[in-house]
Amino acid sequence: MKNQLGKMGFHYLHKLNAENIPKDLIEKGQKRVIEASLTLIRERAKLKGELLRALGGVVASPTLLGVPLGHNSSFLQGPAFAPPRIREAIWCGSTNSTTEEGKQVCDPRVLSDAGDVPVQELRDCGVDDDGLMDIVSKSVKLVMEEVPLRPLILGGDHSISYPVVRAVSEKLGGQVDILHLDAHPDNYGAFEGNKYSHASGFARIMEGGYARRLLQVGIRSITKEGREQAKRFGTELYEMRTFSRDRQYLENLKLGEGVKGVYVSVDIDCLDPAFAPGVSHIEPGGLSFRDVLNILHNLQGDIVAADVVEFNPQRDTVDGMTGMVAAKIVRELAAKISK
Ligand SMILES: [Mn+2]
Repeated sequence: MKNQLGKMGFHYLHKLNAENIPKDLIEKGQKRVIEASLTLIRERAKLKGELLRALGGVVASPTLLGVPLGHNSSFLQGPAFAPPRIREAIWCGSTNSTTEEGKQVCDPRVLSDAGDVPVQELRDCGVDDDGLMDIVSKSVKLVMEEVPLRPLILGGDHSISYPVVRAVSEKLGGQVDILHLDAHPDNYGAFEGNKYSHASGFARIMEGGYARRLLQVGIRSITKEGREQAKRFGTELYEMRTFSRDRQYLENLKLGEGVKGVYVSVDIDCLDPAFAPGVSHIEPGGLSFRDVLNILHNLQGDIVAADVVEFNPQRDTVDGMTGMVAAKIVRELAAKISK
């Protein structure tokens, strides 16, 4: 029980509730904190949007939005600490700012930053998961409001993809195709009773009708329920055991035509742990870093938003290898999105 309360982040508020403090007093205060949180994201996105519009000629420009949320993980919660570590690695002096295909991430047209959704601060004020997910969606919409910005989300555990995709689809007014790289299908009805579990996000997305196609690539840990759910949702499963056969197709994907575009979701555990040990669920037999880049570089389609999730700095090597891996995926995705 003690552990459960800690997990919910309500220890402080539960104490206050026990003191018979009126509920509306707490709710009013939460509302103010939520407004303040959204205001900072709105204003930062607005400033970045204004600068890009002033430059002129920019059609699509990814901007980082961190969602440091880790408590919907079924195992470890370290992904809550990932966004600052990924940013640090993006700008690490050990490498230059040129992406493989020749764009510069130091060019604000290629990459800008709208900051983090203050997840831990909101939880400290007792905002529950319904509220948090709603705030994540609103934050994504605030970024999209500022054309030509496109959200490039830094997780966080994988539960955040649901409110992000929901926001993207609602804002664009239609479905997207989703390219989802992961060791796991994350499509459980509810995992351990949590509908917002990081193992259930794609069930929520498909139930919500936000995606036309869902391609899941890198899958190598899937239960009977996972297969049944994939069938129910019409998911296109590309499992590692047949990757050598599927490679040609996956490295030449064309997605998003006839819908609002493509959403890319990269769970760092899609990679073999030899390339990315800093994840909560180490699952051998995964993609190589080059496999992932080939799939992303060669993807034909208009990427409207993307996320990179499940990097767990608490399990990384001392030299931050997985942080660099996550950062390079972010950089290459940014280059891919920008135009
Ligand atoms: Mn995974």
